[in-house]
Amino acid sequence: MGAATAAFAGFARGADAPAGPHSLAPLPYAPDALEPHIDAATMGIHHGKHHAAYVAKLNEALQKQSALAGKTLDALMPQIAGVEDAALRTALRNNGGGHWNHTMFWNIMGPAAKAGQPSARLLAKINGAFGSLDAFKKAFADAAVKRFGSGWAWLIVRDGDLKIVSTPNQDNPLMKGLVPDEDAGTPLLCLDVWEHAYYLHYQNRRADYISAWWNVVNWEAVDRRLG
Ligand code: MN3
Repeated sequence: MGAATAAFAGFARGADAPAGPHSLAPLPYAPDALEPHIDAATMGIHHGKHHAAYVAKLNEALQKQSALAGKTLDALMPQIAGVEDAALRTALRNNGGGHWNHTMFWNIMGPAAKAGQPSARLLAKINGAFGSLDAFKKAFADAAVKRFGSGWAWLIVRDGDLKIVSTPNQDNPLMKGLVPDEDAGTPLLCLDVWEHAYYLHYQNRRADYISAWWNVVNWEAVDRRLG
């Protein structure tokens, strides 16, 4: 592979790039299924280029790392902090996180017509923690808007309670030892606020993207994550 080709290897997997252990699942719906709230071009690039690049770079990082390569993506997250090699740790944090976060993100969204409402048991927990669904949405949107630069907003379960947190870059609440202890927990809902998630359609208007995004939250999928 020439240098020019290598520079693009993250975006279109080269013939000599490792094919595993991780792979990019297809989107669980058509790229235009979330229109008009999230446009097809954004979805196509976000999944087919950005997410694909995280998977490719994660696989690259895991070459010759047989113990770590044998772990599931879920099992890998809390192990990253303990990786001694700093370059490997960073590669796993950014690209393993990128793969985990986007996989969840696609699956907690769906067509607006099927978005529905939080289940009774989830709504009861939301009301208990935040007062009302509207108050929860406002606090979640606030965390998402205020995340400086690139990152994510999360609704997590921590010690049985719901909590809103946000993480920079591709960190997530499963990365024990890398995220602040009070931000660690089990993710129920996530929102990507990297500019690549909204810039084509919303440009600098992150708040508009966030308010539109509520229309495509798949509450049934969020409820399933409660266990
Ligand atoms: Mn993204």
